[in-house]
Amino acid sequence: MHEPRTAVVLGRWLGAALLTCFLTGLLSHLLQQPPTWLRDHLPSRPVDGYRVSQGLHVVSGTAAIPLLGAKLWTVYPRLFEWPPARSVAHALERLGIAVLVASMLLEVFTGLLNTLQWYPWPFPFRQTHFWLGWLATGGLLLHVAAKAPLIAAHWRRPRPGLAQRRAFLTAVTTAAAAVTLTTAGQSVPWLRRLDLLAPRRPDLGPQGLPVNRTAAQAGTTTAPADWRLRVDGPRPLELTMDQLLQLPQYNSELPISCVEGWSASAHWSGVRITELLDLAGAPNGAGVRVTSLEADGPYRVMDMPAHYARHPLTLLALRVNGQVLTPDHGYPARIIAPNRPGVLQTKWVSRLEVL
Ligand SMILES: Nc1nc2c(c(=O)[nH]1)N[C@H]1C(S)=C(S)[C@@H](COP(=O)(O)O)O[C@H]1N2
Ligand SMILES: [Mo]
Repeated sequence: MHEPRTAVVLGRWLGAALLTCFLTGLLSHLLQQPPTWLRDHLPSRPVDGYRVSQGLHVVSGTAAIPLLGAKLWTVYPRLFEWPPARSVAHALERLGIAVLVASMLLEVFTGLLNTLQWYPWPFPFRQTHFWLGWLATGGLLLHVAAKAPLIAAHWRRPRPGLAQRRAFLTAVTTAAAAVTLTTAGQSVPWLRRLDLLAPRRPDLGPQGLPVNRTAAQAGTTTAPADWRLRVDGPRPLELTMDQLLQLPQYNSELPISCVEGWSASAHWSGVRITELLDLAGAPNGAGVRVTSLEADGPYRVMDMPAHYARHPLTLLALRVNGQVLTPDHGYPARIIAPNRPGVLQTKWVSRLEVL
């Protein structure tokens, strides 16, 4: 079972999972923090695209864990080969493998802990996860290139096949399928009933959906009694809750899709951002900066490019699932917009600023 054929079969599955994970991860980073040249070209459709892509990211990353374990087990006798280097080329290849294994293990480990909202390390998660992803993918490409002849030689099943190897591969794929099926329900509605191992149940929480950062954690349990929405632009204005409620109210059915892997759809209602921008005299192509009541926190200020802000589904939501927002979901007002990561669905909004 430590033969190249086993490594090739596992490598194909693992490669597919990692490629999916890498591409959806890149997409997530671009949506969350786009480079300037891309900012105005991000898609607002399909409206729950991020739910699918980030769901796939966490599903493929989770499936990669048992596959990676099995792959490492298959090749481990070679990892402890002696002497460590027979030639310069051999030394370089082994160095590449060391980087690949280390970055891959750290990548899935940080990713898994992130889905549990647990950050027991001193470095920033997002940047580390991003650069490790490039490192691991680069290492993987070099590895595949170095092993191409061996991979080609063992691509087809030998005849007769090995019953023992088949049993091992069946066990590994069963394990990968099991962790996938018991966690995917946090983003895939029809797998919800199997959602045994996922850290979140998307239907549990106040008003029928989970909360990431609570109002208590953000220090916004009670909004100031004189709360007003400030809209800064060519014609600045301030609106009380009563005035906001007198503006036309619209409904959106949109998910919160958290980067940590859970998604939950809800019925939102409130005022269209595009109408607020018009009231403030914003030019058509202007984006908007949204600021929260929260005193600090990485998601206190959020920039929204114009085409999201002008999208008819983008709301300053005042109600969710038929009720006034609870403090945990962003009372007095929050942002809800299509095809954006949950971190950008700013809660406890106090100010809009035309950019
Ligand atoms: N002001 C503010 N808004 C925020 C956050 C935050 O920390 N501060 N967290 C975001 C994250 S990470 C997610 S996933 C969503 C979750 O929304 P919910 O708690 O209403 O489900 O809110 C977002 N809005
Ligand atoms: Mo999130």
